[in-house]
Amino acid sequence: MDCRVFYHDKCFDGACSAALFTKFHRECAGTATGFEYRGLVHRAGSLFDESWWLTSGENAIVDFKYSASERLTWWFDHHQSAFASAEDEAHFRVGQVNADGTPGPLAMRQFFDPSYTSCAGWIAHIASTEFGMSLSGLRELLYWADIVDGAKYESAKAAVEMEAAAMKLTLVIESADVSRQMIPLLTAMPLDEVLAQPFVQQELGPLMERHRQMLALIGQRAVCERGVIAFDITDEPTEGYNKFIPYYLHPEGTYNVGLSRSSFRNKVSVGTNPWTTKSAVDLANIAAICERYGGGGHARVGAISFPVESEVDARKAAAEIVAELRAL
Ligand SMILES: [Mn+2]
Repeated sequence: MDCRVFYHDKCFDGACSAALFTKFHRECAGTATGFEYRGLVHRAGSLFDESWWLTSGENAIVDFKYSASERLTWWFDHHQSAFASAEDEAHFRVGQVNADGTPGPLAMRQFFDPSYTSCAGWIAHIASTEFGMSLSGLRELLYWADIVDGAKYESAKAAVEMEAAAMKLTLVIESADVSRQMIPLLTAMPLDEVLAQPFVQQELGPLMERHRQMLALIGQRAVCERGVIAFDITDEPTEGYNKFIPYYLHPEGTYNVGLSRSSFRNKVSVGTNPWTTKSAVDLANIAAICERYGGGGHARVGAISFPVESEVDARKAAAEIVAELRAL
């Protein structure tokens, strides 16, 4: 029987999580003959469709929100906003602990810890400590999943100029439809070799060129006032841009609020400068701000999606968030 793996699409950690989960499932569960991958993206409205689940076999979600469907077998996540509703969270807890305090029926199938920097790191932790899986050969992958998902780059220059293989892979994963093809390779070879694959190289050239254009466009639009960098590029639809560009251009900014538009949504991206000298206690909780507008994310980075036709609402939300952060 097959295992269908739903993972956070357009995300380096999402792809690494799907790869690690597959290795974990092969070595520690062994109940699947094949694996299928389905990328999920955050969007306005319902996230899951009942028809997506495999009706015979197993279903897994990694690095993405919980689903209260009875079809969900495995779940690993580390997002602060992992539950779309209080009902979903209650449903998860029922599977974790029985009324008498003993481990629930899904305690060894569904795992959640928002303190983990990457979901890949969380899967590796559970696989190695609870199931005895060896992490040998996975160090590079786990190191970069933490760097990329935790935005722990040494500098804005490293993040924007992208010398490391993992940085270029992140660019390709976030922009092109390659993760499904890349997932089986991520646990099988060094990242340099994944990058050298013709299907990856084919995407990389044009993306690097577009990256340079986005750098120029955001450079023209971004304004930094009272520690908040704000820009609106909705008139130049894009499927994404390097989120460190604002801090590369304005190192003095503490937060950035970007308004962009893609083929399927308007997006308000809210971030905290990873190289800020401010102490953590003085920083705003970005996930909490985004949740108020129906979005979510992590303490330092979050986003809100609006339907394509709701540009006015997206612009209003962005302006309010800019004002709120500038008033801090
Ligand atoms: Mn993640």
